[in-house]
Amino acid sequence: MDNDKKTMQSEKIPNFDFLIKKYTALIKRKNQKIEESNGIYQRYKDPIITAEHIPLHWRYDLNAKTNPRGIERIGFNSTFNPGAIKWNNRFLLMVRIEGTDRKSFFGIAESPDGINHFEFWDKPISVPQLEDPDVNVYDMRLIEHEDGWIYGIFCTERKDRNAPGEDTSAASANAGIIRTKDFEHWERLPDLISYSGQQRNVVLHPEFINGQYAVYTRPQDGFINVGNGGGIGLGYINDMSHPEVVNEKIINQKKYHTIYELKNGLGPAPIKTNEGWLHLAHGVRNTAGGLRYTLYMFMTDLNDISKVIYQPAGYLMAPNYQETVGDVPNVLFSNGWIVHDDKVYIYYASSDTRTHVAVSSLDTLIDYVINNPSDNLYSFKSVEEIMKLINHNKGLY
Ligand code: M1P
Repeated sequence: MDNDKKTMQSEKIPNFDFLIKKYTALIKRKNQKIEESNGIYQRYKDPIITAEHIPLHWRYDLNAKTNPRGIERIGFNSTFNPGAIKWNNRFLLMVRIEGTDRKSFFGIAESPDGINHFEFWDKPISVPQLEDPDVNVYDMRLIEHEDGWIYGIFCTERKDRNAPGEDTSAASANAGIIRTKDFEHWERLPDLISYSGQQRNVVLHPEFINGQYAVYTRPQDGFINVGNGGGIGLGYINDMSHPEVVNEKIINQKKYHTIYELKNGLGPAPIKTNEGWLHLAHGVRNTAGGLRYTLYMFMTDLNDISKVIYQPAGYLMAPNYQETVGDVPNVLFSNGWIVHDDKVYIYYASSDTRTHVAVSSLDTLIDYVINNPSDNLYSFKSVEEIMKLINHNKGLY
């Protein structure tokens, strides 16, 4: 026994003790609420998942014989844009993990309470491939559909085969679809079939609508520019084994001089409430310093999911100072949230680099969406809204 222990110890890579101590401290760390809140949500001090959360056995050859210098063999760059689900009483995030080779893939991180101690499962997800393999995959939405499957809808990116040969960066995006019942076995379905150019930010509605699957889309002409693709679309699929979207129409437009002037896209699947379906989305505007991504909300009608009934003005969340820094600065993006005990855990990523959580409640988000003023599209109308509030408050303090 002692001999075994000795052999094991002598076979450790040189930096092992330091690495394991650092990793363990990170996983054990308890997050702190940030004092300040706007009454809508509560941010937390530390990101909940970073590249440092990648398990050591994904990064290092831990055998001193084959790695005597303790070299990191596989490098990781970022952990962001997770899909989220409460499954068997467990908080699971399907994280977009990007390696130093720029390839993204998925790994599940689990936490006992949705805020602290997120730790990756033993292995990343091996996404089954189609005849035409994915070159890159990212931003998976997890949807527990009433058909009994849990769907993972993600962006699959391939080289744009219509681009001239010398163009090595032109890409084409579409939605890939996998489904599972146990998070171990994944079935790959054909990629989305749609007729409006490229697709990203595709999300499945959790319930059947008139016996059909309803799917939120974001049609766009190019890989980065949406062109004529005017906003968040809604279409229908009859059979998920032939996922052809029919009757796709835009339900939430991009608009001049708003935070979604350039483009927008749905985040996670909507949450059903007594008042309507709560939606979280991202809006993008251009600035002299590049694109700015912020998060906004809207609500759709319970009886007609194509009808937006409330949409507060502007953004719900924008990057704070620390969050503006990263690989793609000035970006907040969210494609996962979890409802638990009336609380809503909003998982969002900052600047395409790391993942955070903000906590709200269903009642608060409903109040925010219904009662905060909508965007009246003109400065003088914004002033009128402020005047209304000032007059309402007269004599109250
Ligand atoms: O870099 C910001 C985001 O850009 C894309 O989102 P969209 O298609 O809405 O522009 C995605 O690549 C997303 O992953 C990324 O966070």
